[in-house]
Amino acid sequence: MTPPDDPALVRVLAADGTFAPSAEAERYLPIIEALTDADLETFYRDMVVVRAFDRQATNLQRQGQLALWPPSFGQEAAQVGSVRAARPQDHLFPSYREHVVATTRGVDPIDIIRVMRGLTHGGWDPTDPRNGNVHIYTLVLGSQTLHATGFGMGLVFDGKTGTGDPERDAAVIVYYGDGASSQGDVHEAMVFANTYRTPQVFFLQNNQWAISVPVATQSRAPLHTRAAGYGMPSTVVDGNDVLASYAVSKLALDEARAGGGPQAIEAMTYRMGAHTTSDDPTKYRTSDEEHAWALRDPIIRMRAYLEGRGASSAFFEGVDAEAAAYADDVRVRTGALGGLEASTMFAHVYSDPHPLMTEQARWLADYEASFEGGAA
Ligand SMILES: Cc1ncc(C[n+]2csc(CCOP(=O)(O)OP(=O)(O)O)c2C)c(N)n1
Ligand SMILES: [Mg+2]
Repeated sequence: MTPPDDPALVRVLAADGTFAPSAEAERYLPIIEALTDADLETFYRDMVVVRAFDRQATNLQRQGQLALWPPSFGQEAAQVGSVRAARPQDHLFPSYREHVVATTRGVDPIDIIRVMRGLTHGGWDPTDPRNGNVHIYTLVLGSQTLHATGFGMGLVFDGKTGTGDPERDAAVIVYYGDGASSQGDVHEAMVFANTYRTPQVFFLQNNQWAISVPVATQSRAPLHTRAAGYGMPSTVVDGNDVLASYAVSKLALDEARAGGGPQAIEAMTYRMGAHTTSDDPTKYRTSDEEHAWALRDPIIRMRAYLEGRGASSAFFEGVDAEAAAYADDVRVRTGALGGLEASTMFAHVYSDPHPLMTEQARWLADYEASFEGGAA
């Protein structure tokens, strides 16, 4: 793995929040300098709000309200920086823990909750403009990279990118993990993306672990070096630095929209929580490692930077209150969701009726009807 202090990373903020751009960050400084105070505050607010949501959802799972929760704890900067770099016309293909990617684009957090409660096979309609071109989660590792490449090919075929109109040209960004990078789908997606020069950013969140397998076991070579084999540039960024993540993503997306073809970004970050609520990381990693990464917490870093710029305590208190209210609202609305309608498991599996599934649905209906008073 590239150690977090490797100077070859694009980094703008040191872990203590001081503005200390690395040599690799030089070319990104104009992008950083163009950010307004309001932009910086938005980045911070996004991270704090999603952390509160994430903690609330983890608690809801512990209380039996959700079947599963994949925490985004620790990865907020990688996600916020990249999603805030996207333009409205861009399409985003998440994996399963990019909660803030979905919500900042307009997806209702309760739709993510519904997925993790087992109430729906989809979650939201990516064609509904309210959902900001965010495509649905997938737990099938790497499959979203193929979806993104296919979508990017469509943009090329339809002339919806690379025309020179920054307001209309679209790009796609796809999120995947270090573990998923071992999946054949990712390889195929990269081959096709480069062949068709899709306007695409492959955004790898290297959070150091694929469940219990460390990244050093997963790959002999640093993951970003693979991009060269497909013929695309790659950039390694400090994924716990929201400014660096934003700048690197913005340039890559801008170049992709302008017809520059696909690019890879590897964001070095850390999954501070469990893989999911089904996992216990104390079984396979040390508290020393967790502590070392806690010192690089992306929210603490950005807060220190904003404090250094003179942000008021009223601002931070306001953000905390907003985050708490957001999480409370999710809790209340989760309580109102009700239980699973078992028949929904058959929805959205095949586009046309399937005889085996029709039979299974009939069996289920008969089974439920066999209980006194109807459904079990
Ligand atoms: C095709 C496929 N193989 C295996 C799994 C089981 N699985 C779920 S998550 C995971 C690890 C993923 O690690 P990574 O890609 O690094 O993402 P992270 O969970 O760390 O965000 C595995 C092996 C799966 N969901 N899909
Ligand atoms: Mg991982």
